Amino acid sequence: ETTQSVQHVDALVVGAGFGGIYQLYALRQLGLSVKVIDVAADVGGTWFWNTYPGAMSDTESFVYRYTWDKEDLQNYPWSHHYTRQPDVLAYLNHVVKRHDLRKHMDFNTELMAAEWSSDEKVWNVDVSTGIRYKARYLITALGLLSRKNYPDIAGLDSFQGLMCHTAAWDPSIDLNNKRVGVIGCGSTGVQVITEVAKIVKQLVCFQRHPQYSVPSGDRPVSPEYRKMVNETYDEIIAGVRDSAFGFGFKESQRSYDSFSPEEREEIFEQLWAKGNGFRFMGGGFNDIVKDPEKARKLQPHDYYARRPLCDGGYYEQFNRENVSIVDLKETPIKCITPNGIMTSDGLEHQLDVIIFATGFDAIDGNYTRVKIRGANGESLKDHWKAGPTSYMGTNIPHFPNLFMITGPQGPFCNIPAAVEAHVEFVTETIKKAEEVSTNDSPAIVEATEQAEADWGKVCEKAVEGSLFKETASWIFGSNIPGKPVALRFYFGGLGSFRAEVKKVAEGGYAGFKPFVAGEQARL
Ligand code: NA7
Repeated sequence: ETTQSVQHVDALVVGAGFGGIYQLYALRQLGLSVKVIDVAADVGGTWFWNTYPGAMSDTESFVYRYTWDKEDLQNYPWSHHYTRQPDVLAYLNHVVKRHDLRKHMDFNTELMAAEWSSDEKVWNVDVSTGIRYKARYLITALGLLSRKNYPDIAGLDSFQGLMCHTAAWDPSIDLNNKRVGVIGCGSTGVQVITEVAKIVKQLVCFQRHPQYSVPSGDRPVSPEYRKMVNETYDEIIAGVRDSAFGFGFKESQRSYDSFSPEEREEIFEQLWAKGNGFRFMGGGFNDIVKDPEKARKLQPHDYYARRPLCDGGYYEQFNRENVSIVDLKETPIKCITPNGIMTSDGLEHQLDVIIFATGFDAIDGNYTRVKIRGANGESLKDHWKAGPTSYMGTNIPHFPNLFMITGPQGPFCNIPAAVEAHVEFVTETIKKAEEVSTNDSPAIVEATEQAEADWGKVCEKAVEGSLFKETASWIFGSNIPGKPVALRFYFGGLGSFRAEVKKVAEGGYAGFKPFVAGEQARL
């Protein structure tokens, strides 16, 4: 304890992905001293860890990037309409280098515990390298999808072959000519299956819920297209910020009933040809698998209300002789054996490698595993016992000067766009707080309990009538046994979210306690 090294910083940012990088840049612009820590060995967040074959962002390239560096936006190359993992990672490294941010970052450094000291008015943050940071502001940019879900399947440890989770991919695994099982057919499973089907000897896909997937429409970017995007970037960004999903297209305002069956067919055809899951959401066809038994198993039967998927030829892979599909509703996994996976029909699927594409303990999963303790001694885990809550996805009552980037009950949309909305609000708020701060009374930014409760109601109202809550997925937390099923997003759309946040920032910070006692009028 006594030998522990103590370092003072204005702000400590946890996470060096899309959120942490921008937050660092923005706080440096304010002139604050900032330290970014990340448990990973380098920058990238999600894109550092998810190096599995086929990993790609399914947001189109032109809007899967930062918008705050206009020059870079014009000049940074993207060869395809979608960006694959190595390219997203290269982009983030490029941004870090371009703005000389690496010197503020410490890697291989894990957040162990953070506790607010009401006396000192700082966060005491202990990290795995033995340093204790004293930070006036703590900003968590932990990512929505970072804590892995490794299902607890009987016999898991007995398997003699190789096992790997897609979010901790081991690049030394050679899948060529191997017998491979993939558990999970969500966004990740669809990508990995599509990519490896052609190189493996045999691929057995273990699927619990078939999901709807449409073509991504990926193709090389033509110079004319890039020119058009560059010339209209301002309008594109304005459109993203004003839309619901932030994916770079305007959500439809037309109703299904106002069109004839032929016209609907035509609309579906156009969407299909254009590609992208979010764009397509609203209908789907998947009559392209030739084997009727495989096609039956792949056919979704739930509402089209999970995260929409898209792919580069997923269903076509099932026309290969070496690719099969196991419907886990019909024949659940009984156990993992030394040789493979045994299903309830007594069949032992012989495998060399098992890939877990089983997703994440999403959103709050990364928060509740570390001890973050607020002003009243309560831990975040306790505060979120019934499900995670917040004010606008950034602030939590009793956790002063803690800001979350893409925290629970933030907007459900394209992540870089959500990150920018949060980082800009947090930066603006810290700027205001700094203005009223004095050495004797440093500013304290704390949401009220009322504001948190009211925001919860806003979120409830925004999801009313939506089918999202009728389907089980990570979005509501139902993919993890024992996790409280709760509303974890604001579904009102990015445009409305930005408007709400702007109202708060420009309207004297309703929903927050005065930053400095008696100083509310100055905000
Ligand atoms: P997802 O979307 O949570 O998908 C995980 C998949 O793994 C899904 O098909 C699950 O089936 C399946 N799963 C999970 N646990 C099991 C067990 N125990 N047995 C069989 N199958 C299981 O995660 P992804 O990584 O694909 O995508 C997450 C997000 O990353 C995505 O939304 C994008 O935003 C990027 P289920 O459907 O629950 O029956």
